[in-house]
Amino acid sequence: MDLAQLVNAAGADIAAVESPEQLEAFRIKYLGVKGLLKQASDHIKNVPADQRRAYGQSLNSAKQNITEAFQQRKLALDAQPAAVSGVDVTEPGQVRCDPYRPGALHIIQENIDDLIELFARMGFSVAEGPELEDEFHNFEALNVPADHPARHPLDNFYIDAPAGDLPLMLRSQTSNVQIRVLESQKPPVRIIAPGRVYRPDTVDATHSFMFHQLEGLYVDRHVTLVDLKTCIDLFARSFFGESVRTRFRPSFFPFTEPSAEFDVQFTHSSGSSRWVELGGCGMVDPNVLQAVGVDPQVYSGFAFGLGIERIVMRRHGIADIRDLFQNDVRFLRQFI
Ligand code: FA5
Repeated sequence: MDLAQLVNAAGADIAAVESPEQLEAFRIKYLGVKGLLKQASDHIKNVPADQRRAYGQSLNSAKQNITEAFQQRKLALDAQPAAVSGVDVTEPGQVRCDPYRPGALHIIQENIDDLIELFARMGFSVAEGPELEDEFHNFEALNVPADHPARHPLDNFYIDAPAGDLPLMLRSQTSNVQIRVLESQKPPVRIIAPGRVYRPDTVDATHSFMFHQLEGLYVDRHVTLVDLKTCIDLFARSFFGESVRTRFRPSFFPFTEPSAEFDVQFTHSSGSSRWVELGGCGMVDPNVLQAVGVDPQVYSGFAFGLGIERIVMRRHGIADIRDLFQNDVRFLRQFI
């Protein structure tokens, strides 16, 4: 057996070794119990006696040479970071995730901001009232008597209050802010109050148990129904576009007289049109002004309340109110 050739072949093989598996195959091939060096060692008995000494020396140096090459390669491989379950951790990094997405306001809040800006142009400032409210501000002062069906426990979220205190509830309308503002501020008053309200309504495509309303209140000398209609009309055209029309239908609310519901007419590109109810409104009932110490002989006012989800759904073509609250970012991202 040509030992020089064996050493050369081992040199070429070890240079090609790149993994622990290949190194083990090398070890078995050259250094294993049935490996090539063992075969070369067994061959010594066939070597003529006068050459055995030289052959033995060559064999020893071949063994040493191949063993050293094996050990060096092993050290080098051990020093490399291991590949974890098929992942080459030495590979340069790559950006594989979504590009950075900054946070954004919820579509309801975006529309509230639009409404605040729109009504600010008509001179309205923003007022707030509590969501946990007492019956006086949610009903009593708004001229809703104790036996009125709107106060039924099944139609409201009442909260246990300490004995002797006025019953507490999650407000069912933002009209409580009318009272809160008129208690602390003398006319002229011109405010809007966006906020959450709560009703145990059965949830469907257009009803939720929590939704948002936008209350409007304007109290001053000589405020008339014409001011109310102008305000609602201006709002509808600025919010939905110049082409929409509004209409008022007589209605009833205990805190306004006369009262109306207002609808907006949307015309589809096909030419068909549809009236959609957006909210309630009316002239502030003199009883309400009296309850907060404002003289109805001197002052008059109008108020309105609209459902924010309903107008957002109209504006953006959303068919189901529940989509607004499920927080599915794939839905919400459409409006960023
Ligand atoms: C009121 O709540 C009155 N406070 C409005 C008002 C204010 C009248 C000032 C006069 C003067 P109403 O119950 O109709 O009215 O509710 C007003 C709007 O809230 C409705 O037109 C509708 O758009 C919305 N709304 C009512 N119930 C729900 C619900 N369960 N889910 C979503 N929106 C609702």
